[in-house]
Amino acid sequence: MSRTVPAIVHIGLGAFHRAHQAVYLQSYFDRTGDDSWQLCAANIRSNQAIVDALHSADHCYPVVAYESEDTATLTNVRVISDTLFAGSDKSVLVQRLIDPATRLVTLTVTEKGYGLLSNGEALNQEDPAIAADWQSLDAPKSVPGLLLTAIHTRVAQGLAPFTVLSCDNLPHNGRRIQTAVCLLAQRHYPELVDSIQAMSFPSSMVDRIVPAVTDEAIAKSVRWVGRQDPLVVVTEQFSQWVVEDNFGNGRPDWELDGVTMVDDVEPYETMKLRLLNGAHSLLAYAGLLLGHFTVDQAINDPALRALVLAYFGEARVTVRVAVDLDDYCCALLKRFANNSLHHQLAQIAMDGSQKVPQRWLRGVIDRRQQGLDSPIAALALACWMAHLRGTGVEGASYPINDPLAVSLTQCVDDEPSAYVAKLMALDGLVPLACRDDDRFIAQLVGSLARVSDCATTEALKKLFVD
Ligand code: CS2
Repeated sequence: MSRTVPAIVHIGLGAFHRAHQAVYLQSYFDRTGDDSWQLCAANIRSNQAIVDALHSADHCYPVVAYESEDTATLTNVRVISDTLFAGSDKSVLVQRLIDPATRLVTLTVTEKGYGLLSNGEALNQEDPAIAADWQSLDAPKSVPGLLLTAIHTRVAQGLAPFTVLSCDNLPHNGRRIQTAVCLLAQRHYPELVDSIQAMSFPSSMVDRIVPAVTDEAIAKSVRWVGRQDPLVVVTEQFSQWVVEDNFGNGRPDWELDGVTMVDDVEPYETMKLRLLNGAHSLLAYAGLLLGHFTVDQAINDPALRALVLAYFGEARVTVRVAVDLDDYCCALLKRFANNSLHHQLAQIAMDGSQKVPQRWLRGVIDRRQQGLDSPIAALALACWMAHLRGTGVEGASYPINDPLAVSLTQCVDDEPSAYVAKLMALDGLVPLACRDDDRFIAQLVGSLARVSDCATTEALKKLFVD
């Protein structure tokens, strides 16, 4: 493939991006031969190793998609034409963003990368990158800061705006990143707010289970790749991308490659966040408490399976989408049981403070509006709170990996109602409508007391099936 300046700049070069958006783009390229939509992919905080390794491999890598141990497909991805590590010095990335060739910026920067409180309405000033960019944009550090700096220069140079396509597991993800950029602009360049509001920030729902790559996964993939390749990404065969069709500066016609273009992503986002991701987080916290390590182990535990089924029953009444939810939930159970992936519960358990609100709590609010309690969501939240104590029911310990780890662990209290009260008082974590829901709070305190009283895994399992 020729090495023209890529039209797409991607921020967040992790395994997920390599197994999802890059694979759709490879399919687009294979079908059309059009190399104008190549990718420049950057990391801005961590994982310089993948940037360097891809560089040495001319940016080619294999993706192995497992249906089962004995059934997998191989895709060789070649659409990344450049990679960057913009660690302490991000100017090289800013140069890419202001290059006239850049038409589309895509993001997989995880929930915390948006730099917003969980209500999506205010910047999280406790995020060091946001706090620094709030003071000065001379050397932008956060994603909103980088985008704003580039937009400022592009406007000054009279360049066409790029589109910013969000690919993270957040509701209204496009609107969220637009809000974050606008909030920062109000501080530094208020005159730009109208232009930013007029730019395209489409939302998208992304779905593919992509575990972190391990040495074991690399070794196992030799059977499919034909060689030991440390750049391999392993994933499942299922893949879905639903994208809001709102691109101000063109896009690949990737609907022919399996991307679903829609006017409104929200119903799909809600379905995926509440059913798939909600069940994932439930399996992660409840599963770790029980001493499980992987998603397939957890879903094969009858108590956890029953809990997930009860959770589906509760959450699905908050999902309104033209999809058969029986089929969808059935397919999720099968996807979770895929034992070729070794998807670590600890990976899903990370960053709970950024995930729990949209996965569980928005559903609780929705159910309350329908006059319904949410006992399973209360139990799920209780499992997260028990998880934050850092030990499983029978004593196994694990680290708490969360940007709010310090504040969260300060809330931990042996007394359930005190613990719940402290958690509810944390700024911007639990939506107001949940905090004000006395019945939910009472159920949460009760669930936390019951979970905390379980001294054995058998007792906890019993609680999950009762
Ligand atoms: C997972 C997701 O780590 C997590 O929180 O729930 O990464 C999940 O695997 C993907 O959203 C699946 O599309």
